[in-house]
Amino acid sequence: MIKKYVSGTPINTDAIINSNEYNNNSLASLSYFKFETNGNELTLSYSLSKEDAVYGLGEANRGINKRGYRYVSFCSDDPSHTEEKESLYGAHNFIVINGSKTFGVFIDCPSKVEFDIGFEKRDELTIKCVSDVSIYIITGNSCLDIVSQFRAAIGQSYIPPRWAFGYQQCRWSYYSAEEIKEVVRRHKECNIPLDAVYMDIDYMERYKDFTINEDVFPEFEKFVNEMKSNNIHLVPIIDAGVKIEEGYDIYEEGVKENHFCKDENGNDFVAAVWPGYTHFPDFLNSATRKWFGRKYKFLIDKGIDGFWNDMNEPAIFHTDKGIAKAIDLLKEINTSEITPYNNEEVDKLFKLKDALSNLSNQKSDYESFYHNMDGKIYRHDTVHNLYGYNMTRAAGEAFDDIEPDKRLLLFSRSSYIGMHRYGGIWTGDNHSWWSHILLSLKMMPSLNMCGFLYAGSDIGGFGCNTSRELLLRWLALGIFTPLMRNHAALGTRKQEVYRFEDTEEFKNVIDIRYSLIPYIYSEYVKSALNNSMYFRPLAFDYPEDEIACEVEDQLMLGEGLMIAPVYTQNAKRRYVYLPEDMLYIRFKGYDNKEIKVLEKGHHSIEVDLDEVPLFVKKNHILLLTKPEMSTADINYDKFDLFCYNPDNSKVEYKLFNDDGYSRDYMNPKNYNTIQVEKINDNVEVRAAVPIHINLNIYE
Ligand code: MIG
Repeated sequence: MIKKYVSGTPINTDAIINSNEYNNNSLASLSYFKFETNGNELTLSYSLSKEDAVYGLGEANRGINKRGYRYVSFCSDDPSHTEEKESLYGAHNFIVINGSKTFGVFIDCPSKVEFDIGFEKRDELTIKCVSDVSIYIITGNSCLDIVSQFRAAIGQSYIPPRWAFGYQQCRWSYYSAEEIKEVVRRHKECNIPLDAVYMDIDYMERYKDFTINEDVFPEFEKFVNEMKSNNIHLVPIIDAGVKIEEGYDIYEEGVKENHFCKDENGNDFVAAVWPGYTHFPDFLNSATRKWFGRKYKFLIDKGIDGFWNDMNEPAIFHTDKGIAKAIDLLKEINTSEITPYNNEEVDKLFKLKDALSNLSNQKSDYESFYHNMDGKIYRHDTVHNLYGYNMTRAAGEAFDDIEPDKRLLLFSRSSYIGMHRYGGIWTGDNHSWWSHILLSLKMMPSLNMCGFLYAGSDIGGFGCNTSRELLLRWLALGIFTPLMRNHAALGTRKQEVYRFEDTEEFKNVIDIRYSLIPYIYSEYVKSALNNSMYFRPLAFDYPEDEIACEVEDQLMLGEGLMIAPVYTQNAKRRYVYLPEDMLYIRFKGYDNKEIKVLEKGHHSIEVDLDEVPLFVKKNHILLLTKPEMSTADINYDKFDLFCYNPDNSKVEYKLFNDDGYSRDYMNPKNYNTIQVEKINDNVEVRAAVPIHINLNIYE
């Protein structure tokens, strides 16, 4: 059951669909939390009992169980995800408390929200936000039940085209069509499957959205289609800020039609980002969303069918105000008085240095521009967390119009719950650190709780130099995340897989992804259609198992799998906990698997660099197909079926085998039902639509 509590006059975020259909209860009737208001600040508090665990918060730092730290929802462009950070790019204010009582809370509030989950006081959960807020309390009989009720309330998650489940290669930046062709060619030479190559900011003309630098990408449309005929999709980046430049149509139209955020004086707000000085489209305004969304058509008309939206927290490098403050500090310094005997002058230097290094993403800048949300004016900081969401919504809504019959790939850096209906996310600028493999694993189930199913991290790590071993291990996790994209920053070691010795090992791992695609895609579509979680913490599936409840480095995937990636350097093995007997597949390649039943309990398993361990639950069907060079080539008529079926029960699997791009996912023609049953000592397999199945049953 979901109950809505309202205090003051909250801003409508459209996170919950049909939010008007809930009764508005007053905070006074809120039984789960104590509350206190102080001016326009609201504090909710809840006493945690010893056994309580707290899950959720989507894209956030630290554990799957969030207890023990503080998290602040304020979408932040912070490229250094170190352990102490409290804010990342998303604001996903949904948590589930599980223990003495089990319930979920969603704080629907577009400004900053602070979650102290047993940090200041180990047994206290406090949530701080503005007092104009809607709070949803969700009760149910388990974490999974609560999550699925919440997911139904926020609406169906985005489903990308099937090619978006292929392996994707990105780098900031590929500077020309020739360079991209080379990337594709080198993958092919090494027989490494690939479905997409990304275009980072340098494909544009002076970083202007919806332009193409023709010098290095001549005859763009021809190039896009040439790539497509090789089953390679090109995915350009779109940045939030629009360059101020006379003669640039988008800038001029935006000014004329009043589409940009305003400063205190009612002028178009100016901030510097990649293009230099820019204006920010007011995505919170429906007319602006319509206008900006339509602009994607420029690229769609050239054959583009996927986009990633970046810098939409929005990121601000600096404003003139920030610069002016720094210059004032500079003026105070009397250089002739900087001597070893004058600490006062040196202090001024330090102040200047701080002012310069803190120019970006300043609180004061976020407090100095305004949105017109269909007639109502809001200062940016009060609606900050809706910005990236609405940029992506602008695109998503436009795509419904531009391509009514086709799914496009779309994901964003910044997000708020509600955006999950329009696109996915990537988890932003991680580093080539072992700890970030694990961090990305931990984010996945939390993101799924909040509706974000299409998600993944920059495989291999974005910042700093990757190593061969790190990349291989990261890929071995990445083959399970719906978005599987290798991405690295400008200036770092090149990390396309063909750059390393013995590419066979990389091929092995990526091939496993392609063997799994029909299965992964089916599980994904089911999670979206049924409001279920594609990735789950073990705690959700085995709430009675104390050991399972503490596992933070394995995940349940779809109906019947468990994964346990390696995330430490020089490891030849890893420890795995099995909450029940499972079929263990030591995957060395499509034709090279060791398979056996492993008993419930503790195991140390060997995992070579080119292998992937996979665990299949009892009475569950896993289907694998022969790997191909592209998702487009995957054969849906022939599968290897694996099932651990010790009690000979009748088992069934629903395989989604739609065309992979049209929008009618619900059509029953789009899935095949496969059944396995033992009749008179013979295991029989039936498929509603006949296909060739190679049976592997373990008893
Ligand atoms: O300030 O477009 O997170 O994926 O490669 C950096 C360049 C801007 C940040 C994104 C990253 C992308 C990079 N962008």
